[in-house]
Amino acid sequence: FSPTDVTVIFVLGGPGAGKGTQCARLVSDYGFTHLSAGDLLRAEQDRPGSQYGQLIKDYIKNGAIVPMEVTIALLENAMRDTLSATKTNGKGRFLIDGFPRKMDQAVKFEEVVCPAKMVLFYDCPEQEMEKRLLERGKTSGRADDNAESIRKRFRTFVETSMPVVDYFEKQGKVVKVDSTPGPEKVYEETRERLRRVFGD
Ligand code: UP5
Ligand code: MG
Repeated sequence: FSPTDVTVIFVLGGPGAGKGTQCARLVSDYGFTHLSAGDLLRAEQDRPGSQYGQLIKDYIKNGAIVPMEVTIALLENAMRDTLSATKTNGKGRFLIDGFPRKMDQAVKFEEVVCPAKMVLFYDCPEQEMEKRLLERGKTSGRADDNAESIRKRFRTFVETSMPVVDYFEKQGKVVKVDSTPGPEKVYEETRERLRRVFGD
């Protein structure tokens, strides 16, 4: 993928920080294509005949990071599909949500796919994220929206994923938004910050 054709924004933040919620809004206002690594993994897990189904299931339940080859291949395929399907002359703007969340993924993706233009980081206290996830768990059917998996997800986030945010921070690519307030307020702040990068 050539960076002249493809713009990538990584959307990071802890479990339940509101990445998916904010991405959905950005899609309607900016025409981004939203690719959630977690959603792609869950779809692959459920795809009949997938050789990775059981592996993905085990990793997700334990809040662990699926080996990067699997996730990067899913993202690359989804990007390729988007670029060939839309009438955009092979150009596209992607919000990559929930990825990269481990250093090896960050380095590999930028090497083989494309460097990110910026990183949108949603910052939220654990207590608030836990409340949201437990509430969602009542109806989401997600195998990892339970107290035990949530605890493991938080641990992975702090130990494995925050170093990725720090890595991009050192490159001056991180735009940090406090996602503790309600979704409306968080979106306002997001737009304000993006305006400085993309104009209006
Ligand atoms: N909500 C959202 N915003 C709110 C707000 N401002 N105020 C109040 N409530 C708010 O939101 C979560 C819940 O909170 C919803 O009910 C929402 O209404 C409410 P959501 O927008 O879904 O938050 P998000 O940050 O997207 O939370 P999600 O649960 O998706 O985060 P995770 O990062 O944990 O999940 P993901 O799907 O990205 O990954 C799941 C697992 O997949 C990982 O744990 C890992 O095992 C695996 N994975 C990999 O292995 N590799 C990858 O690269 C990616 C994932
Ligand atoms: Mg999500």
